[in-house]
Amino acid sequence: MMPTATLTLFLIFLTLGFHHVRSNTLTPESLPSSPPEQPHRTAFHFQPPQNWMNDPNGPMYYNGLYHLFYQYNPSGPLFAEHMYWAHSVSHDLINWTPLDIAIAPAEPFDLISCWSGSATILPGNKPVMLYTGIDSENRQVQNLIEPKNLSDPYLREWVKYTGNPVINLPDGIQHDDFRDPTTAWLADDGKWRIIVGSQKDKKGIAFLYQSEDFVNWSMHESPLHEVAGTGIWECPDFFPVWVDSTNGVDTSVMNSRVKHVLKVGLFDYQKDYYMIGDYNFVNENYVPQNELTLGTLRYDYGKYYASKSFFDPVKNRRILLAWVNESDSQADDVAKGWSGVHSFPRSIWLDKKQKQLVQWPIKEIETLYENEATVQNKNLEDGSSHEILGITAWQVDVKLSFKLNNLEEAEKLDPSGVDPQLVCSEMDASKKGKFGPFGLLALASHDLTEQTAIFFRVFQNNGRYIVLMCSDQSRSSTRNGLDKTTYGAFVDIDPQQDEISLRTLIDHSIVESFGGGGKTCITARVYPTLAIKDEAHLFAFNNGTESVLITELSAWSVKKARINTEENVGRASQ
Ligand code: DQQ
Repeated sequence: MMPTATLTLFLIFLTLGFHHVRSNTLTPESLPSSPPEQPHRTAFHFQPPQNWMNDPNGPMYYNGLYHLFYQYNPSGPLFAEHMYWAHSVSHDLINWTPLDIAIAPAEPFDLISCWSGSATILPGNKPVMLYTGIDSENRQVQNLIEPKNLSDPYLREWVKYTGNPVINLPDGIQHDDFRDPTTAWLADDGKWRIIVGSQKDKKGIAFLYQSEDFVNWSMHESPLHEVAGTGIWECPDFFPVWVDSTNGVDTSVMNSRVKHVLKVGLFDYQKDYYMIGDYNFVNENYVPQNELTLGTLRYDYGKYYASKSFFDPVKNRRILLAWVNESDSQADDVAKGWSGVHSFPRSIWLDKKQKQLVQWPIKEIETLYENEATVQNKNLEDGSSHEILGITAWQVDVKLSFKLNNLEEAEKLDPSGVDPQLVCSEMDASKKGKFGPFGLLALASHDLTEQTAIFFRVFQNNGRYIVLMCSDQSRSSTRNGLDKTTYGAFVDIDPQQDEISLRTLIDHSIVESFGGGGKTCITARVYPTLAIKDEAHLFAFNNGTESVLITELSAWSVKKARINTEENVGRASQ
């Protein structure tokens, strides 16, 4: 419940509205049409028809539709000085209709660029956005916008508050070190809170701001959190998770049944790290149970950045989206005419042990399923593989589980101080071990010249088992000049108790893998030249000396989704 004083302020605020400044708009007609079919454009991952895209901005559910805004350069396939917020809507988070550009650089407070930000649904079901403007003096400031017409189901037009910026660059902070306001949360004292990412002398900072009316913001005396040596924090996200349920929690919920996640993007590393902790709004104290260090928890141990989550009230879940950059060169992007995709939407919740988050592709993917292939109780001996037939291997969702016997035979590895990514690249998919490598060969050519290997190795150390998950891109393409870094991370499961599960979404040039039921996620971008269309194959494989049993395997061809197509432009205007 909102205290009366706050409610009154809100009513005044809602009645008066903001002083409006019109944004520049591009019409759907001026959005470029789809380029000719290219093998590396995706079929069910979000991307615009062409040009550069990066961070998801202001995702939200409002009156029957999901809205997704994103960083967009309407003029070309590379990041640009002037960035815009493009806008799409969806009924199911799968098929998306493109709308006009929502925010364009135009006013003194965002003349140079409109950078990332977040949505908040105010009481009375009124969405607003805070975003970073780069102003005419090249300073990063925080601005407020609202929909022009709340009865437009698409919320096509957005207007800028004339009193912008609502938050100025703090004293002592460099002009380009202050950005990416979060979704706001409201505490029982009637004050909204947001954090904004920053740094000072390489100390990453989440500045905390409070407001009673969403217009006047004041900085709290101490940041919500800060960690020396981590560089600027981009796109912070701060949200509660239930300690005892996989459901999502709305952002303002604070009680003893929740813990709070603080996620920050480390610009210097282009990776999203998170902490889980306890938050007390009375003294604005956030105490993470795991401090941020480079070896700690990440949403995804591959290519996955600038993520943002939102609460979906319809399905009572928290959804996570992220930008997945290209692994090819800028010259390649110019030739393709586009760059960047978004990860497939994931549900996110706290694991039972309360030490990490779990992520899983949203169930709506099933609406795209076509034919299914299944395998049960298939033993894979040393050096064997099993081709998964009857599906389209370059557009597929595949799940499988491995059971291991004779675990006492596992090789030894002391994981302390070990960099799992390094182990994965030194012991790539071609290096025989005892338990492992076993897993999937995705986007493989028939002779395996090209393959992206997602695999496990199991080790033992002092009576404990250690599961390593790797995504090896070293043979993903015959092309040179690509970033083929191998990724890796440990999976917190006990193979004595649990089977080792892997789920992988394969979509032309993106391979998103979920190990241990979503405890460890690795996303890769790959550009096969041979393993495309019908020439792409999918195998389960075992290259370890110990045999492994596939207890269950299911794979589904995934149909092309209608994402920002011309067909959907028409639908929006009906
Ligand atoms: N991308 C935006 C910034 C943000 C960065 C600019 C993260 O607001 O910090 O496009 O990728």
